[in-house]
Amino acid sequence: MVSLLRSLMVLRIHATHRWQNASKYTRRRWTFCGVTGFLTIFLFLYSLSNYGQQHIQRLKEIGSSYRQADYKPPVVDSTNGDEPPSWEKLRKWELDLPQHDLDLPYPEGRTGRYIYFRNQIQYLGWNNQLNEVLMNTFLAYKSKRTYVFQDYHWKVDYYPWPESQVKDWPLRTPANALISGPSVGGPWDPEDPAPRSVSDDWWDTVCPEKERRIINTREVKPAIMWENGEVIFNHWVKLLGEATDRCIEIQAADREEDGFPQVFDLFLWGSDRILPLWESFRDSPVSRLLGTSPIVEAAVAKNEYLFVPRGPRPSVPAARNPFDRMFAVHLRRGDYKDACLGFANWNSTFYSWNLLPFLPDRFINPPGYTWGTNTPENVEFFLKHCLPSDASIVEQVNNARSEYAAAGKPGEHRYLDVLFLLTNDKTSWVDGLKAMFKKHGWHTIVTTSDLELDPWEKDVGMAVDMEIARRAAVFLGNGWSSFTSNINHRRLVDGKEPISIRFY
Ligand SMILES: Nc1nc2c(ncn2[C@@H]2O[C@H](COP(=O)(O)OP(=O)(O)O)[C@@H](O)[C@H]2O)c(=O)[nH]1
Ligand SMILES: *[C@@H]1O[C@H](CO)[C@@H](O)[C@H](O)[C@H]1NC(C)=O
Ligand SMILES: [Mg+2]
Repeated sequence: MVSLLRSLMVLRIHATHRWQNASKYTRRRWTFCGVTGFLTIFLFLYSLSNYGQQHIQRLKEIGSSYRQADYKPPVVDSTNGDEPPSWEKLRKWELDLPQHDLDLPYPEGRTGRYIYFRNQIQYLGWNNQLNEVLMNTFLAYKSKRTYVFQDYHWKVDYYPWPESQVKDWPLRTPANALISGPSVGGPWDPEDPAPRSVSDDWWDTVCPEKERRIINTREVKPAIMWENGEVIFNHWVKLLGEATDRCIEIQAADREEDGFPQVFDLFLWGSDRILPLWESFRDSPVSRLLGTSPIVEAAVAKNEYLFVPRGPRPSVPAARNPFDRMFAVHLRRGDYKDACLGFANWNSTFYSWNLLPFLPDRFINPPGYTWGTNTPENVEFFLKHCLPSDASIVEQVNNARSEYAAAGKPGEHRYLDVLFLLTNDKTSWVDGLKAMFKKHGWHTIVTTSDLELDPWEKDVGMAVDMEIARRAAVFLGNGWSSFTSNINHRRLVDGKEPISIRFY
């Protein structure tokens, strides 16, 4: 019950967050419709009047005199080409995937079995979607159905460009720009007969509306709402696997009924109920074959020279590969200034894979919490781990570096002298931190804003930072963050040691 109430509270925080975001967009749309409608009616009536007719005639004359004069169009490239990309070529590539072919034999083509999660989370952080994309793919795989992938739809606050530069709403990025692998249409293992994922555009062709069986989450979730992840997963596998319908679409229950109507929802990701799924998920082809997208790979390669060590020659043999000498630190700031207070006041645990009990820095929720609020000492304790001070960050990095070095085999030199500070902070705060690290003997320090990214790379900038942190020898992250958690997922699938995965 306590955990239920606690979860309800977490829901409220997240729901409010989401709702503010959604209503901002909705409000803009209604304002636009209202103003446009009013103007149209007004101009129509006006154009019928005598006065209006004269005015229109005058406008026509002005127009023709403009054409005659030496008229120059306004300068449009004032953004120096830094504009959101349209992803035209990648979209065409996705449309043309070879599995988008009705004539392919079973289990693909017109006789194949499909599952479309229309209830998948959108308009939230990329990583809140990513963990669900992967788990839904795993569910589709186990149910012997084709997974249908979708664009990522941005939460407006996280979009890398100001709203004034946006030409095309809603804000979205193709899935294949962000990741590669079976979740976005890539091949499975060579001997694996599983059907390749298709895009939601192709879903409309291969599963026309009249052939779809709709399952609303309200028909399924209540019975298993607070079960552990494995029970939830197996319940859905049975349902989707045994159903004879070729095309199944999962639809979301109303928000009043279920604040997060996903198959694997935020309540699950934000609790240790997710952990029983860890081993099977880690070893699944969905995790093993998850890849970095070509655009992200290219952005990392292009910027790798920044990480080539610049300090004095090490006194011990040190790796040639800069990533093997790198300590990456996720500095989750910006909206976390509020979010961390929320975590404290709702007694939130770490997020998802950050809760794995074999990782060295566990967060034990302190006693003393009461409904929706926490003691001042406890709030301070949460903030210490969620929004650490500069001095504390430097100290923890230096300690973790020593502990990592000490964990090496006899004769093994674990020499780390490259620091990558990845952050969503948009102020100059990180420059001060950089100076502190310099004083502590770090010679090569690179931050998110030092990376040079073209508009395509900028659109997937979070995935670029994640890829660098994935490859780093040691990674220190924020335990409440799904961004940190998904980096850790890949690090563990890569076989990186627990001592290289740290939290504040
Ligand atoms: N480039 C970059 N973006 C970040 C970083 N931290 C947060 N963000 C942005 O903020 C969003 C946070 O949402 P999400 O990915 O769901 O992670 P969470 O909110 O930390 O659980 C990310 O998707 C990015 O857009 C960072 O270190 N680097
Ligand atoms: C706070 O969270 C922890 C971890 O989930 C839990 O064990 C504890 O019971 C919670 N405290 C209260 C008072 O709900
Ligand atoms: Mg998030």
